[in-house]
Amino acid sequence: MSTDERRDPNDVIEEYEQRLDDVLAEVEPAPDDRTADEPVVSLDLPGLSLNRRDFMKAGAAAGAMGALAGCSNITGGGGGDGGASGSGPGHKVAPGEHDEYYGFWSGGHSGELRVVGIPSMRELTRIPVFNTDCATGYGYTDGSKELLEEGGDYTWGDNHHPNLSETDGDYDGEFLFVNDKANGRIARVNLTYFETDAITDVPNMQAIHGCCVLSPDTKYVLGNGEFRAPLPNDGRDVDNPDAYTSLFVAVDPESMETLWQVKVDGNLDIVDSGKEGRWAIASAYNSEEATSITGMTKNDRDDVKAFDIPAIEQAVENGDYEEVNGVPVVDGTKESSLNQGDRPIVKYIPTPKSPHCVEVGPNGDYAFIAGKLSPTVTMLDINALSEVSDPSEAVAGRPRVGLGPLHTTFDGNGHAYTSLFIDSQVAKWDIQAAVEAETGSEDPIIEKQDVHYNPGHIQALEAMSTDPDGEWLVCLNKLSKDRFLPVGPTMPDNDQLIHIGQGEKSMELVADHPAYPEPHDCVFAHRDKIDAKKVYDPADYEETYIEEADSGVERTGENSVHVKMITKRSEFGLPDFTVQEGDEVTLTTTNIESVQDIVHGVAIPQYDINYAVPPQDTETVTFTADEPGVYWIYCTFFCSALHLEMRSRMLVEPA
Ligand code: K7E
Ligand code: CUA
Repeated sequence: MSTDERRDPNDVIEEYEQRLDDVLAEVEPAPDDRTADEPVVSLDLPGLSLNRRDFMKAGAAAGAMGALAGCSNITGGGGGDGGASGSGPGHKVAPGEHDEYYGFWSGGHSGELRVVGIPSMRELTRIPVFNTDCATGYGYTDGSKELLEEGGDYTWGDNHHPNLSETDGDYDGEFLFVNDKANGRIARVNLTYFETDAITDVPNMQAIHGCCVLSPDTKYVLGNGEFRAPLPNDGRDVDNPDAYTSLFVAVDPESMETLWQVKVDGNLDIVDSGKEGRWAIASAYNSEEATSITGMTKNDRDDVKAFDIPAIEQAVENGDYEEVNGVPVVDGTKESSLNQGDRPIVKYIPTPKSPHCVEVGPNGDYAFIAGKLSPTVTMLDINALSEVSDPSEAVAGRPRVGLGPLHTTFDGNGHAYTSLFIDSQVAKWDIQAAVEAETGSEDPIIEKQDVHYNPGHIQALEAMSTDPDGEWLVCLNKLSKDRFLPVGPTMPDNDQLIHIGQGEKSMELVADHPAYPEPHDCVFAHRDKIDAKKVYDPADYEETYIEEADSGVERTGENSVHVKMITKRSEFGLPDFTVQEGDEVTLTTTNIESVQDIVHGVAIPQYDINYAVPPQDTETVTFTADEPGVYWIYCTFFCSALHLEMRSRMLVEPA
């Protein structure tokens, strides 16, 4: 395209909005797009004055969020000072003091997790999961390479939803599970070592978006397939989107094996579990089963799915499934015979409009489903679900919270907090008042707090447990725009710390925290619930521990050697070692230090090797010494006053 053909970007956006406006104008308020044999549900929304402009704004934001993003709501937040940290209640943690909570942040398409102290918002560490990491050698050492290869052999992932393992509905501090939206995977992070210890590449699924553990005791890790695809995806039906399907999956938290899947109509988005181990509630969009944005936003409602876990288990046990790529796939589509009796395995609940999040409140009474393209949050009465024959009767409330509701969190004092993507606000509202109010009422709203800008997830302390701690919440804003020093066209996200205290009108913005792309969600655990080890226990890993006396070179074959060496302050177990050109070198290193935080690094620059060996850990790398010469090995972690001198040499003799 030549320069003079290039169009003004504003014209492009305007044309796009106009197109969406036209599409949305066609949406009839009545349930017109159900087929005759589907239950017709009246979507009577008294008091819900939803005009076309709301729809248009929401629709445009769904596709072109940047264009509209929160420009109208940049008046200073209640109590915030407009930018700098620390104007509100003390969130600063004095030098040398510890935070009270761990925050675990998903890193989005960076593939990593980040650990942040709350309330200081200080970043404590990063945990590579689906990415490789040259600071630690994750993805470079033999063990971590194997983990990534067996976990699908991709070089990146897109983690959205971190979940802490639970016992009796409370965080037990053992594991964190996180999805990979990009490649349909679920990973497990060991929270005693803060390291990834398992990755499952789930068969039959192209994207796993929603992810949660089955409360109260982490019986399963549950995942939602967002992208519909042929099943199996082996070349059949490529041009027949009607035959595509979306899957819900259960993974065993111990073996990390895929146990079963359920196929459904429409596509799935976010999932959360009830607190009693029976229901998992999944939001959904694209009931149209379209493949373009215009088609996906046509319907007035989409079907939220309530998965009846014991009923699904029963179907699997009865052999009512088709096995696809080794996984039992149960049919949970509307037409399925398993959905016709008095105990359907999946209940379909029509909900306005392309609803995004599902979060189950702390006592397990309600699932809160944010409307995204509808300005409402739908409250689903989970206990009623098993009793009503028409699941739409289980809707207990539907307050109008504002434009672009995406996610909801809880303080344990009867309040819900919903992020409003389009309004760039957080709405605090009263849960009981919303049950009592009419559908579409704004009466339950207690206050709104401006955030900067366009929030996605929002999390309060321990909000996903049965006993939230309240006090603080973090709002994860997609855009920071003018909040930080400009760093070129791409600005950081902005995770904002909000004090929510105990009172009614109590929200106060106290800190901005820039974040590298792109956190989606986070979860917080009190520090007493996490028991991090200070050094490795060799019994916890498979590598053979190298004693100081074991350092040496052992020829294992005509063209292979095993080099063993320890590390300690401030030397490697071998000042030098010799191999032959063409040798396959297996280098095993144990850090014999027993003091926390004394880590040594092993870098062999020309051989593209660098990895960390934490105290009492053992790591191996394997490579071919194909270039003769002298190669300095140096320690990459500053470990002592003589760190610079901590060196060794690899001598590669010409063949
Ligand atoms: Cu809303 Cu992937 Cu949870 Cu992003 S998701 S915001
Ligand atoms: Cu060991 Cu620096």
